[in-house]
Amino acid sequence: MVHWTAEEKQFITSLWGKVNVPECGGEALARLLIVYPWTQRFFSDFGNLSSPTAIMGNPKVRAHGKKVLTSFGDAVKNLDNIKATYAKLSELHCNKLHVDPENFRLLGDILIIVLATHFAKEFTPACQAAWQKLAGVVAHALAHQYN
Ligand code: HEG
Repeated sequence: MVHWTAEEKQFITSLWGKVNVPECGGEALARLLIVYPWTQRFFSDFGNLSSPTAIMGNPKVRAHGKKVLTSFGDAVKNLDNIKATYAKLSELHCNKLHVDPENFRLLGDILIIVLATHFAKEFTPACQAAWQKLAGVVAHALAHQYN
């Protein structure tokens, strides 16, 4: 099981309490689709993804990004039980959607960039490290059905 220090938990929960989930979630998913265009294949029914501007302004991307980051919040609330928290989602992403687990890591890295941009002052190296660890644990848990 993953061990979290009290300091790591503090960095994660205190920043999370200030995150605007719809805004940051939408931004993170939009940036994933822009920076790694092959990820667009999973969202072929989302309408116009033809340019960065179109992706950034696409309401379906925003809505799905909100859904994804809301779900990320379940990890924040269940830090000591992340694998079980994502058991069903892992099943969905691996066995039904066939999302390459590398994409979970890419989204995690982008989320960290988004958070660092929105919370520049608080995003100290120790805070970054705690969030990097969380992103890794989430990616691992989501990929669990592949392992
Ligand atoms: Mg996934 C659906 C969470 C990464 C592609 N994703 C969902 C749903 C949640 C979720 C909560 C809705 C499940 C449901 O309807 O029951 N996704 C989630 C998390 C993360 C993640 C927490 C990583 C942190 N997803 C992810 C990535 C891709 C992807 C990287 C593809 C590049 N997700 C995906 C697709 C769907 C979901 C295609 C179905 C979308 C739909 O048709 O509504």
